[in-house]
Amino acid sequence: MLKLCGFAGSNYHNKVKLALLEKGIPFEEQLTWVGETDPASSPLGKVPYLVTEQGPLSESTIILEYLEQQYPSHRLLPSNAYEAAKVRELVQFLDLHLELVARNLYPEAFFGGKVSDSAKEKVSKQLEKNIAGFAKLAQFTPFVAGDAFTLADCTAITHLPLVSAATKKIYGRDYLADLPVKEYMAKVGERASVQRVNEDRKANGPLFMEYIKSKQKA
Ligand SMILES: N[C@@H](CCC(=O)N[C@@H](CS)C(=O)NCC(=O)O)C(=O)O
Repeated sequence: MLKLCGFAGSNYHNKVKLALLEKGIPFEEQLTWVGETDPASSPLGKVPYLVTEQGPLSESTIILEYLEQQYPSHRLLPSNAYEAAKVRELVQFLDLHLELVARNLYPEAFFGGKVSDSAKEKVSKQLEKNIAGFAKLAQFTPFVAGDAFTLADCTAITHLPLVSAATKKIYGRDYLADLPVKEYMAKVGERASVQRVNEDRKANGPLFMEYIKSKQKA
């Protein structure tokens, strides 16, 4: 059986988990904290990674593509090449231009650290520009790439709330407020897959704190 290694508080882990749940692929999860990864499976020590019968695979988007090809029965990519590329465009946009930029704020927004004023200013400018770009691509009708749930939703569902929360905390304003993200999250929140991911994420919080404390003692 496929083994998804990572932890339920990780947005990239949940991006893959949503695809597995939506596609109805049997899998088990192996709780793996950053810093406890298998170097042969995840060369940069990141989560998630997937252990398949043929070997391990890292990088969430590549894992999604693998799942799509290996388990084609419940499609999360349109069969039309252009429409599929538009979904992939959103996945990459969300990862590279929204999440990875907002990630610079997480140390202060979520982990009690400090981000310099100059870094905050730089990130603010990048996010303003990139979110305006995202607004041109995203459909929200009701799904992010149109009328079907796709790989872009697996990505948006896990990243957008973090971008909102981080910008609210650091700048006092949700940079996604002009987009219908709240309505979107409410709509996708009706899905069993999203409910499972949210429940598991909440349950993972105390475990994460315990893990951090045990590391501080060691
Ligand atoms: N590009 C990677 C990003 C994964 C990622 O950054 N995961 C975070 C947890 S949410 C992580 O492992 N961070 C530790 C690190 O970057 O060293 C992917 O798509 O899988």
